[in-house]
Amino acid sequence: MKTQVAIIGAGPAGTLLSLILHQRGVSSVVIERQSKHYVLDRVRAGVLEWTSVELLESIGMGQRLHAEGHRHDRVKIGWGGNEILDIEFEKLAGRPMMAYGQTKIQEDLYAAVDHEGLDIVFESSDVELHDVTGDSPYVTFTAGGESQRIDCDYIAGCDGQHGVSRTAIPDHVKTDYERAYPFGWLGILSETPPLPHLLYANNERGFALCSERNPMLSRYYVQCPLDDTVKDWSDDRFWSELTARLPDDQAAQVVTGPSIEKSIAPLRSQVIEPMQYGNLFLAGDAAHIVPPTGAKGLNLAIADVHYLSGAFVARYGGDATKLEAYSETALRRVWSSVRFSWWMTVLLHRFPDESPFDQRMREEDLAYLTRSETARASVAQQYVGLDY
Ligand code: RFL
Ligand code: PHB
Repeated sequence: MKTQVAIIGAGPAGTLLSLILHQRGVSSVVIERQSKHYVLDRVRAGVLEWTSVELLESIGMGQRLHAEGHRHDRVKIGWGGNEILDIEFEKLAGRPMMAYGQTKIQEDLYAAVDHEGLDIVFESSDVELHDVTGDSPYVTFTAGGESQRIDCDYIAGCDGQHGVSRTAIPDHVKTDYERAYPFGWLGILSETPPLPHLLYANNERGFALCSERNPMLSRYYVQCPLDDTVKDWSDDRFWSELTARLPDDQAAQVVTGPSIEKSIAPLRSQVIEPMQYGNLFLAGDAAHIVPPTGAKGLNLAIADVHYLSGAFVARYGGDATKLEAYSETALRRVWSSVRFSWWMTVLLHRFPDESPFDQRMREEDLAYLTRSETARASVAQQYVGLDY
């Protein structure tokens, strides 16, 4: 096979990149390790920045998003027992955010890919990148029991945090910034009505988050030790722990029911610099990981694709300057979101080895946010996302 851009990974980043490139006259082939069913079954992000909503609208994916997504004009943060801090997005940042599950985005992307007749090779194994810094890059892999090869001009590494693309950048070329947090998130889905707003909570028992997928599907998380497994968490234990961590009047509104999904994810911040090596360009989780506390991971993947697709299109129009500047351009937004996610994580979790001093600092931050509209406006602006 021959194409202009070989894309590794058909998660949100790779699929979106392929679609935008196609719409703007650049050919690509996407190679995905898993089956379509497997990718669609992963329960992940739920919150879109308004910038992400606008990008999806601009490529014709706005209809279901607006019909089934929920605009939220605020988030709430419970702390200090029964205090509730209200961050008003519309009032303080001039735009809302959108609750719309990653699962639905992925469904919409695959529907658009099918409609346009684009190539995604699912269940591809042994993916290898070749001649990344030379004139004739290519990718080899096995699919349908046969060895395959794609010759291309460029390779887009969109294969997430466990992919092969980032390993193609030699250690002496890249810097790997990393912070692992000493806890994970236990998440559940339940077919019960969610709270009317997103609610984060800092409690002496640990962090909690109430979110939603639709009017009859709730998504909840609690901070848990890294060595816990889902077997340690019966539904009863989950609900009693969740409600114990929320302000009383919020806990009273939680409708419990059987969980239909339960999983644990560790929390980590990581940035690989640069996001380019020769003809290889990284985008999304392949280049950076953020803890989910700031709801930034998927939004950053979408932002990278915005910059990278624009750079490829310009390059095929005869101007390579944006492509040369891609890493630098994308990293500005990446570091801003990495900082915000780290700050939200430190603000809202309890660390196993922290001192009472650390908690007083956290409470002072929360008290300042309660007192100062300027401080809340800064959080609102970062949460709903800055313009590209
Ligand atoms: P993905 O989604 O991981 O997709 C990468 C794809 O590459 C494939 N792959 C390979 N393919 C071929 N060959 C190989 N060798 C391959 N290795 C891997 C994989 O199978 C996969 O299909 O990365 P992408 O596209 O960069 O998208 C990133 C987002 O998925 C991620 O950042 C978000 O889900 C993070 N996230 C959140 N982000 C938000 O913006 N808002 C949120 O509210 C939010 N909540 C969350 C989250 C992530 C969570 N977890 C489980 C980590 C909540 C949670 C709990
Ligand atoms: C979610 O709905 O899954 C979600 C919402 C907000 C976050 C993280 C995850 O910060």
